[in-house]
Amino acid sequence: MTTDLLGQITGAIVGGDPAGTVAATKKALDAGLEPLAIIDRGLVPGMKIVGEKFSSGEYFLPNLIVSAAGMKQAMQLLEPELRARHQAVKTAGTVVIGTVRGDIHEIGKSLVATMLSANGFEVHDLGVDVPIEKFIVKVRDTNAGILGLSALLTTTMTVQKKVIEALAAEGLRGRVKVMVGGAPVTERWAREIGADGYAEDAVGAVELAGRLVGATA
Ligand code: B1M
Repeated sequence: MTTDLLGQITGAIVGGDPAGTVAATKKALDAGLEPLAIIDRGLVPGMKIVGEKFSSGEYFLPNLIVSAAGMKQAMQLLEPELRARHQAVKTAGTVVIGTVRGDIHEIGKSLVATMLSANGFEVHDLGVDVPIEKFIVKVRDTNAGILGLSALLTTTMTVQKKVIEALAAEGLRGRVKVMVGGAPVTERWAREIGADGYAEDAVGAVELAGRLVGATA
């Protein structure tokens, strides 16, 4: 039953059916499935398959767009549920987050932002295609303890490095921990560019943020 419902969600994502994705997500929620399970075992596997089909030339850009629209709409349904399940009592710390300049992939970054906020962090989400200077200004203005940089393209990963360099140039590097993530990003890359941590997914990002805040205390 559970596998069947999750399979329907994955199928609707892969089939480029936003209405079907939302309907299947709603069905899964009504059946009592956890929002995180719906994301990790229903929606994300679908997006992975879509990405593979795009890589192999079977799918084209419009396929990515329509599947992403389905995922976004389903996330709108799931976000309040995620928040309701993690009723945080105190602020765990302040996080500024965004997808770096030149990169408009928003779903994974928004999921990380939602999970952080659901776990008690005060999150300032700058959106996508964020100019380097905007990160700097926001870190300074909010006195954030953590800066999260998302990049989904090999070509934009390098901007994560540039943001870290800009923080140093502005004398802010010692004040803020930088975490990086996104499909092409690795632990090794994080070390290479001098980030303070890398997380593979949204749950890992919450754990990492908790550790980083502990490290600044
Ligand atoms: Co694009 N895209 N895309 N795309 N897209 C990828 C990333 C790609 C891998 C597809 C492929 O070829 N197989 C490929 C990148 C190749 C590369 O450079 N390595 C690619 C490409 C090439 C492109 C374009 C260049 C295509 C073109 O125009 N010819 C173009 C670039 C546009 C731009 O940014 N300038 C493009 C455009 C798009 C759409 C706009 C159509 C759409 C995005 C819509 C949107 O976000 N509103 C899109 C999509 C949907 C994808 C795939 C299929 C799915 C991404 C996604 O949403 N995944 C993607 C294939 C793939 O990743 N397998 C692909 C679901 C999401 C939950 O996962 O984003 O990985 P993800 O986030 C995860 C983790 O990565 C991590 O946690 C998240 C939650 O678990 N994480 C963090 C993310 N950020 C984090 C930050 C952290 C910590 C963890 O700390 C701060």
